Amino acid sequence: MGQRGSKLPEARVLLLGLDNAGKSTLLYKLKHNARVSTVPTIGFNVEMLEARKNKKNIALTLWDIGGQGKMRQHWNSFHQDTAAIVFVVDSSDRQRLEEARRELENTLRSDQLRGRPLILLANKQDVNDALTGTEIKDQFNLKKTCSDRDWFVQPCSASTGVGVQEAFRQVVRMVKLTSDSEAMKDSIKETVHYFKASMRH
Ligand code: G3D
Ligand code: MG
Repeated sequence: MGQRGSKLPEARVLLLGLDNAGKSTLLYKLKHNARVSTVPTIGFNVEMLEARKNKKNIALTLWDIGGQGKMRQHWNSFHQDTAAIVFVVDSSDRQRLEEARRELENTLRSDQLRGRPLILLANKQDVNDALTGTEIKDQFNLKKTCSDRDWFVQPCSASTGVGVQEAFRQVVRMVKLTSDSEAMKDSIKETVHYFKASMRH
């Protein structure tokens, strides 16, 4: 774990969704605030972003693991220690909405992801006639499928950047810090130490 204080508490965020949903675009928009041309993700992209949560600095690692068929078998190994799930939907692609819904339901069935918060990004809001966040929420029946976890729907456009910062802030708000168990142990130790010291006086 390294020396205390030498490492920020880390929150692993999974960026999921069908291929072409806009995951890589979103990741690079967040990281570089820039538009880059993306290529279909083979393997994975990962970026680290610092943020503040509960008056502490934390490091968010965003994992964009390929949405394509052959990568899916590897998803499970990424699920451990996940602090939040970000599921990106192409709101302009009505034809694949049902496929996206099924994919999300499959993902949420994973044991390792039980109770982890979900932030659903209704992406590509800049496209004419895109479904709204509310429409996607209803079509995905999120109230029911997410009754056992925190969830939030954020409309956004990864290309224009609208809604992207809001999405990021929401993720920071909702992440569960798994490595906080270390900090927690430390704080328990400190409390016990303080208690013993004060007993001596
Ligand atoms: P993925 O990583 O989820 O597979 P990408 O998706 O980030 O590679 O994006 C797939 C395509 O959707 C890209 O188009 C990208 O520019 C586009 N895209 C991503 N987000 C948005 C958005 O918010 N609005 C619009 N209009 N397009 C978006 P190309 O044509 O470059 O392959
Ligand atoms: Mg990609």
